[in-house]
Amino acid sequence: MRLTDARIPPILPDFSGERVGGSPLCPRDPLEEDLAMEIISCDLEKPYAITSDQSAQFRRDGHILLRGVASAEEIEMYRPLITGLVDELAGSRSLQVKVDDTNPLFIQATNVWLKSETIREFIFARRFARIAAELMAVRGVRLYHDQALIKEPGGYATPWHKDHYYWPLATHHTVKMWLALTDIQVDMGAMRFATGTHRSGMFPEIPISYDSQELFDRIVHDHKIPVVSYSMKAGDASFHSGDLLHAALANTSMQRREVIAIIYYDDGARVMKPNHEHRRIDMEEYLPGLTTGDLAASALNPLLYESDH
Ligand SMILES: O=C(O)CCC(=O)C(=O)O
Repeated sequence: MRLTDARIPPILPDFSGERVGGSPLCPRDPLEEDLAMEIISCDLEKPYAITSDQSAQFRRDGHILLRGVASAEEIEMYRPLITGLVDELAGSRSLQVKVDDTNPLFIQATNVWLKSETIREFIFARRFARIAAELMAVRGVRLYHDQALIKEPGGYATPWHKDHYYWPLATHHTVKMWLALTDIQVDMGAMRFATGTHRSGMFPEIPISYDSQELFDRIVHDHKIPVVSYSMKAGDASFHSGDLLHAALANTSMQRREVIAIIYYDDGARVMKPNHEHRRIDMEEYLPGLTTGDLAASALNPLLYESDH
């Protein structure tokens, strides 16, 4: 299916107050034509069981790999929509992310949920949001934004950085799900997680750059901090805290690495005073209309999961 901007709803629905996704949309009328699609999108509500050990592991290490978070059928259905959209957007403007304006790291398209109602079902999946909430042990989570992240063959390594440096969110309960849309061997640009660094004060607040790579690499090496990378199957997802130091390897393979990332934070978090330009830009883009001290709940930050208890 070709996706065009014509699929953008004419007026952005205001999701800021209510929980979205799921009921009353599911189950829908079984006589509807595209029943297979309906069934898959309804399945996105089904919980993925998180054990208390996994939740404790996430909070101790700052990251965790979960296998089979999305099914083969779901990947088969949503992957071409997401990558097709990115290819289309990449044709019309540059989505290349570079550091110091030099080497291409990856192609990035953010908030793809705004471009297609079908993709929105996937990004808003209650199953993913519930995992985020249970790992962080919070009652509900909102969407910060999504990111399609494509690392082409030859894509350079992504330097060490902490995501929360960019996010003007006054909470440590932030998490990024990094979901493989294809099988990802380590040489295709796998993530690198510096275990436990979400609780460490050793890393100065600096933006991603080749300087951050050099400085943080030295600290990781000197303090013998364990670094973990995973081989993934399509549908597997890693979750890492926004405060965790992480990087990604170069793609030295001949295959394209395709990922959709979704960022969540705890419902009730407030907007922090943007203390540098990067956070100010993020605030304008991902928390539109909000200012310091406001509840972080703009029209772009729907409540994607809230526990009944
Ligand atoms: O996908 C990558 O290469 C890096 C992604 C990353 O570090 C991030 O999304 O924070």
